[in-house]
Amino acid sequence: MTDPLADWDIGRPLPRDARVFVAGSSGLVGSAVARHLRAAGFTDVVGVRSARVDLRDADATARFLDETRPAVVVDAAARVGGIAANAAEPVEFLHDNLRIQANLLDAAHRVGVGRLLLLGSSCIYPKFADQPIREDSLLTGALEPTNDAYAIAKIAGIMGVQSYRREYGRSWISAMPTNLYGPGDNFDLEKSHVLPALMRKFHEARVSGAPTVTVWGTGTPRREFLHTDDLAAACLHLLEHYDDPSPINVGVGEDVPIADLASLVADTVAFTGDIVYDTSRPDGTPRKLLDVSRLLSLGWKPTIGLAEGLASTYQWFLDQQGAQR
Ligand code: GFB
Repeated sequence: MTDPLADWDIGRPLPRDARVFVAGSSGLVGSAVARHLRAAGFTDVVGVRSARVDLRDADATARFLDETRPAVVVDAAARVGGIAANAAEPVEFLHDNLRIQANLLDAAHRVGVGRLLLLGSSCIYPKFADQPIREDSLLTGALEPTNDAYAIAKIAGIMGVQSYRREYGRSWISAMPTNLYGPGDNFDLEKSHVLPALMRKFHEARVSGAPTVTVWGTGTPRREFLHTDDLAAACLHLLEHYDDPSPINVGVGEDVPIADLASLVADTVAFTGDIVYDTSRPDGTPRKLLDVSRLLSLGWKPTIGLAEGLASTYQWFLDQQGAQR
C-alpha cells in the first residue's frame, strides 16, 4: 500500500483523502475534531465508540489499527472529568489514560502512522507555575494534588510521543489545551467541569424558580476557557504546521475568575437570583493561564469569544433537553 503522506511536507495541507483516525470521536473533543476535519474536506475520517473498541485493551486497539491503517491519528480519547471526579478516582484517571496512550502509540507505530497528535491538558504544569504558563515550565515544580494522577498520565503521553520521535524518527506531536467546553459536554453535576456544571445549575434554578445557585470553592481561582470548535481548528493547524518534540499550548490567552464565569453563565441562562459559594469544596489550582505565543507564531488564533461560546453551548443544551422530552 502506498503511503498517502509520502509526498507531504510540514507546512503544506495534508492530503484530504488521507485516512484520519480520531480516537475518542464520540467525546467532547473528538467529536469536534471529526466535525472540523470533515468540514475542512477530509473524506476518510474514522472514529470508534469505546463500546466497540476499548482502547484500554492492547489487543483490541492493535487489531483495530491493523484493520483501519490510518495515515494520521488524533488521540482525543481519555478519561476526563472535573476537579471532584479527578480527586475521587485517581486510579482510573491514571491507569485508563496510561493504557489508552500506550496502546494507541504502540499500535500506531506498528502500522506506520506518519502523523499523530496526542492531546493532553494544562493541568500537566506545576500548580504554582509562572503565569502565563510557558511550555518549558513542564516538570519544574509540584503538581496540583486534585489532579496529579491525570497530570502524570498526560505527562507520560508527552514522553511517549517524544520517545517515538527520538527512537523511531516519528514526526508525532502533542498539544496541551486549556479548559475546554462546547456542544456534547458532560453536564453531570458532580463529575463534570465547572462550565457545564454551572450552566446546568443556573438553568435548573431558573426553571424551578430557586432563589440561589451554589458555586464550589471561593470563586477566586482563574480559568481560561477554549471552545472545542477552536481547539479542533488548532488541531488541524498543528498537524499541518507543527513538528517539534515539545508539547504546544492551545488556549485563548485570557482567563476569568470563576465568580465572573458564574455571572456570565447566569446572564446566559437569564437567572436573576443570588450566587452563594460552598467553600468546603476545593478551589484547585489558583490560576492556569497558558502562554500561547508559540501557537500564535504558527499563524493560528481562536475565533470564539466566551460570551458567544456560552450562548451557542446553552442553545445546544436546550436542544438536547427538548430532544429528550
Ligand atoms: O472545571 P473544574 O472542575 O476543573 O473546576 P479544574 C474549576 C474551578 O471551578 C474550581 C470551581 O475552582 C472549582 O472549585 N467550581 C465552581 C466548580 N463550581 C463548580 C461546579 O459546580 N463544578 C465544578 N466542576 N467546578 C480540572 C482537572 O481542573 O480541569 C482536570 O481536575 C483537567 O485534570 C481539567 O485538567 C481541564 O480546572 O480545577
